[in-house]
Parts: sequence; structure tokens; C-alpha cells
Amino acid sequence: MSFQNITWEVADGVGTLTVNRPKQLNALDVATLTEIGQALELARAEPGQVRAVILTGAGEKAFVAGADIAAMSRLGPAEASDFAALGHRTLDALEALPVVTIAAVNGFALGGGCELAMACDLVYASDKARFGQPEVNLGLIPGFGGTQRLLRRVGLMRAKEMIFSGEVYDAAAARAAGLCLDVVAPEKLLEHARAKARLIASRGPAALALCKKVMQRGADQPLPQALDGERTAFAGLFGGAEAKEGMAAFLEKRPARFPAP
Ligand code: DAK
Repeated sequence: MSFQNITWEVADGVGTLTVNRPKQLNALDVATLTEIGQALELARAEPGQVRAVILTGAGEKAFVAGADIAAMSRLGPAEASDFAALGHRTLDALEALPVVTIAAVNGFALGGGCELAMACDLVYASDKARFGQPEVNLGLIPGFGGTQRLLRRVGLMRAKEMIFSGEVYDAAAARAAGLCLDVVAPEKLLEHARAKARLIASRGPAALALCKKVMQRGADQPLPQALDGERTAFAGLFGGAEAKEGMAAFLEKRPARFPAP
């Protein structure tokens, strides 16, 4: 499949999706969101080939500077609703991907860009990264799930401060708030993300997919229900080849050879 606004490459079991509109600071329009969704479908369709996904932005300045304001300024209420639905669908698909997703935030991650990063499992940043939800400056509210994902990630009061003020956090402040994990030099960011992705990709894929599912679900569930989910998932693994191979490999003192899920 060929893309105009993104690139999609797979190497060593890791898919790298790069939003590639550097002149617009990688802003998200309908075509870009659609292509992101298509690349995620490719990743989902080939779980044996793609065992982790990295998202990043092209150029030195931006991860994704938000929804495309020029395109958005032309929308009426019905089209805005369609646009928000497309954004929700795309980010939901990202969050539900059965492989681990990593945002490598190389610059501005504002508005929809911050929301895109938050829909990933792990976020690493360069020291040039800037995070914010500046929608109120435009007379808008976050439209791709930001009001809800941000409070789950950084807590209600911090999320309110970020969204109400529209302030942009530098990488150190973002890390302190819990918006990203490690902060590294720009030239080291992709390799840092790839090293983590390769490590994760070497683990049992069915176990990873289940960990992701029960942790994500559990975060929104009462503890007893969440623990039920864990127990069911744990037991289910004993019916499959992956856990048998993982435990046999340990007992035989050899590396595990996990089959594709
Ligand atoms: N959209 C479109 N173009 C953008 C853009 C964006 N978000 N951000 C930057 N650009 C373009 C600029 O217009 C400029 O284009 P030219 O003038 O060269 O043609 C080019 O990228 C370079 O930008 P600057 O010249 O402004 O570069 P600076 O270094 O001076 O500033 C900046 C960088 C990131 C601080 C600045 O560009 C900026 O503030 N950008 C806007 C950031 C922003 O506000 N992002 C949030 C967007 S709102 C909803 C659905 C979705 C959403 C809301 C509701 N529903 C439907 C309910 C989501 C909203 C958002 O994400």
C-alpha cells in the first residue's frame, strides 16, 4: 500500500509509522488520519511480522502539531462531528492494537498530537519535545479524546491545568507530569525507542497482547472485576503453545522461540 502523508516501514519485527507532513508540522487532516488507520490495519493483519509499533513525526520540529487548523477552520458542525469521529476511531484503533505501541515524540506534540501520543502504550521524548493541549486558544476543546485520556494519564488537576491554560510543557515538565518516560537527545530518540521496541518484540506476543488488554480495561474497572479479567487471561494462556514454549525453554535452559500468535 502506498501512502502520501505518512511512511510505514517494518524491520526486525518493529513497524515505524512516521507522520510525514513536515511543512505543516505533521498536522492531522482527514487524509493523514485515514492513512494512519490504514497502516494500523496492516500492523494488525500481520501480527507475526509486526510485534511492536513506533509512531513519530518527520522533520526536526514536530511530532504532530495537532489537528490541521486550516482544514478544521472550513468545517461546519456536521463535518466537525465526522472529523472528531474519525479521530476517535483512529486513536481507539491505536489503543486497541494487540501489539505494544511507542510514541517517539521528537518535537511539538500539541492538541491532536498530544492525544495521539497518549493513545500509545509508552511515550519517549527528545529534549526538544513540547507537549500541550492548546485548543482553548482556538475556542475549541480537545476533540480526539484528550479531555479523558489526559486526566487518566496525569490526574484530574494536572489535566485541568494543562487544558484550561493551554500552556505548553517542555520535555522535563512533561516527564515530571507523567506524560512521557525517558527524555533523550534528539539524535538518540529513534534508536532509544527502537531498542525498547525490539526488546518488547522479543517477548511472548500472546502474553503481551493479553497484558495490554487487561491493563487497559482494568484501569477503568473496579479492582475485583479487573482481577477477574487477569485471572481469565492468565488461565487462557495455558491452553496455547506460547506459554508451553516459554516455560519449556526456561526448564531446558534455552531461549524461547515464540510462535506468531
Ligand atoms: N495545523 C495546520 N498547520 C499548522 C499547524 C496546525 N495544527 N501547526 C503549524 N502549522 C503550520 C503553520 O501554519 C506554518 O505554515 P506556513 O505558514 O509555513 O504555511 C507551518 O506549519 C510552520 O508553523 P509556524 O510558522 O507557526 O512555526 P513556529 O515554529 O513559529 O510555531 C507552533 C510552531 C507549533 C508553536 C505553532 O505552529 C503553533 O502554535 N501551531 C498550532 C498548534 C496548535 O494549536 N495545535 C492544536 C491544534 S487544535 C475536534 C477535533 C479535533 C480537535 C478539536 C476538536 N472536533 C471536531 C470536535 C483537535 C484540535 C487540535 O489539535
